[in-house]
Amino acid sequence: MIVSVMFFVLYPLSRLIGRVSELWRKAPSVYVNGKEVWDGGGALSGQQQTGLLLQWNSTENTDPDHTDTESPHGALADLPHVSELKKTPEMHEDIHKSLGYVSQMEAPDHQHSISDTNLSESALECLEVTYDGDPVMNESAFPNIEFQSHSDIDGMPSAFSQLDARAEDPEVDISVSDGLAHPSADVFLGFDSDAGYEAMGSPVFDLVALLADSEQVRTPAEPGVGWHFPVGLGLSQMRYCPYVQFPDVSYYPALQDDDSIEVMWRVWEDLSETHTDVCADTAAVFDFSIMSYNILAQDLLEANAQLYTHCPEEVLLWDQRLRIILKELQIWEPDIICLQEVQEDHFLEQIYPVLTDMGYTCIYKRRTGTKTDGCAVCYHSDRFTQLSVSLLEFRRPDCELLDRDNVGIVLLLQPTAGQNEAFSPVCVANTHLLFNPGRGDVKLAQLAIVFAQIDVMIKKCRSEGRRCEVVLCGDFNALPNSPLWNFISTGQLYYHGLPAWMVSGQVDLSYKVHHRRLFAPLWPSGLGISDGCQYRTETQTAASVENRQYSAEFLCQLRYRPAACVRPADLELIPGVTDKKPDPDDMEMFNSRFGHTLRHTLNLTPAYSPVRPDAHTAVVSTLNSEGAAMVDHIFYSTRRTGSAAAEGLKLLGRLSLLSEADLWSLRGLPNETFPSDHLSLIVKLQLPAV
Ligand code: KL2
Repeated sequence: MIVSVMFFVLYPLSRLIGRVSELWRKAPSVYVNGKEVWDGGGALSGQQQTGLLLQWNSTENTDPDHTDTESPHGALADLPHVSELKKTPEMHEDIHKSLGYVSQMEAPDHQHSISDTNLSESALECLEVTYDGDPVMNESAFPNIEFQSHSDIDGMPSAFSQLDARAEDPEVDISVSDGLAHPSADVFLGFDSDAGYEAMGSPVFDLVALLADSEQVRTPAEPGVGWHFPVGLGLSQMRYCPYVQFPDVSYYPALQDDDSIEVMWRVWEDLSETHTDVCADTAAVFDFSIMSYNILAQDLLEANAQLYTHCPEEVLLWDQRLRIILKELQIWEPDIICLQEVQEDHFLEQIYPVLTDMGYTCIYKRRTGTKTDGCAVCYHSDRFTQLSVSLLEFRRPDCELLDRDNVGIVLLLQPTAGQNEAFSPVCVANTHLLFNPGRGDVKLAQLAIVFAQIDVMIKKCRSEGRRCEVVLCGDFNALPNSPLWNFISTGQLYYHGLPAWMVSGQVDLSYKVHHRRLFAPLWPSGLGISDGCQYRTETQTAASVENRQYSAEFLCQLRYRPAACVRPADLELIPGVTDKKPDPDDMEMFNSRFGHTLRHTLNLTPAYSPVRPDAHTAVVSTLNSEGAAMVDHIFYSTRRTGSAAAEGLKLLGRLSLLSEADLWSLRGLPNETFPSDHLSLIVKLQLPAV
């Protein structure tokens, strides 16, 4: 009896008192991309947060250009117009379901939602879920209490033009003007789902999951006003719960020591300041943006359903995914779009017409065999003209190694800016290499075909006395710092004896007894591609066999051949004499000059780093039930060190990636915000005038 009294009466009472005392303690602060966006409230937080809420509300759209306009883009015209939602009172309850992109120049408008929502009931539901200790919030717990920032994508030509506008407009305060310390970067990408618009559940992308046990308890400072903080990508949504009438007592302990919560969202990283020599003279440079995006073919999604068991059914529906994909393309409107896993029928019937309406010219290459997806490259016709195009099939009937159905596209594009071809052509290559983690040998051969074709384009330019810059995009199914990635980045790969599974870094198959290893020749000479990843000409082939000359220096280097480095078993061991190992520098020279080395001379630099600037967190570009990795990359050509030739491309900015933990906090991929199991990569590059 006494025990029961203590348990059912005294313990809850002590928890209750404890919570009241929490009002005088500082609650966890919330940091987004390293900047505090919410200070956690505190003793008099009701007052503070009311101030925050009011400032947020009172900040009007500062950009008069962002008014409602008709959609210029055909099939997108049927997307729900936020402007309409704003105007039509009866649709306010759907307001959270509309587009959730926000730029720093816009302020969200969520006043309607406050008044139209049954706050207390919703909040109690919300808190019940929280106090149940369920780390993932129940979707239905927030029927209509999200606040959503809005912008009409049709009134916004592209995110990049916004960036430019902002850069030119010193008046626009992009940091803390609306009372919320936004992340320092310039533009956020945050979508909300349209699924809700089609009567599906309200998406819940939120810090609440992270805060699930933090037991935010507030006393009502003003009736009808509650605590809130921005959530979701780009902080484009507002999570709102009214101050609490104490919830049911929880037996779960409060979050005790954690006084800050770090959240990272996708932001635009402006890198122009890292270059001391970025040219501001718009006539002397050509800036362009390029996206690489594996949009997850629906057929592959259905064929590999085990990879998406974590997903609610609705986020896997093609119609919904398509809608968000198109929005993403329209919001960023990159000058060049490189897509992978584009299902042919979806491309022809749904994607191509929209992109054409938007002013793109598209090239599509379907995978060979029975595969229904392929790669597409689309470029803005008013920014580039096409000089040459090559559609690549990696399957070669006469080559056992190249028996897979992957493809690529290599394009030569002439920037239209300036007069008399003031800018060098840009060679754009897009590919989706073989997935099979065990077959690095196949991946390298496929990559060699891409490089050989890029080399064809470069030679075409050279024959006209022109230089050519290169951007290589795609899903390489290889991780950063893997041998394949290093090969692209450094131009060299010593492959002799390398296990094939090691090439892409996707898996560790070292436990296996038998390893397929790489030995020369990597591919049959019939492919006509050298170890330098160039097509051999007739004369080169003949010369290489018949006219070999060996210098004394060359012959000396043979002492570092692997066979020469093995001490015969019967050779007496004399320390410092017969156990001598080659100097690593000599080995390096040997490796780079002689066999077993794959080379290319494109001087490519990766645009994305595998870690965040803080160097502590790895980022990923794809995630499914079986894991996450960064397999999508964009490489661009830069000036060779010590070369007096033209400068090459400069990286001006990129759309940041997220960590695996970030993505799981959004319930993995695909989700209501990101419609594929990959994230898009977007970079902005600068091409100098010749
Ligand atoms: O990793 V990918 O997903 O770049 O997003 O590329 C391939 C895989 C794509 C085309 O072949 O289909 C996916 N396990 C996991 N993913 C697979 C598998 C598999 N066995 N087969 C194909 N894919």
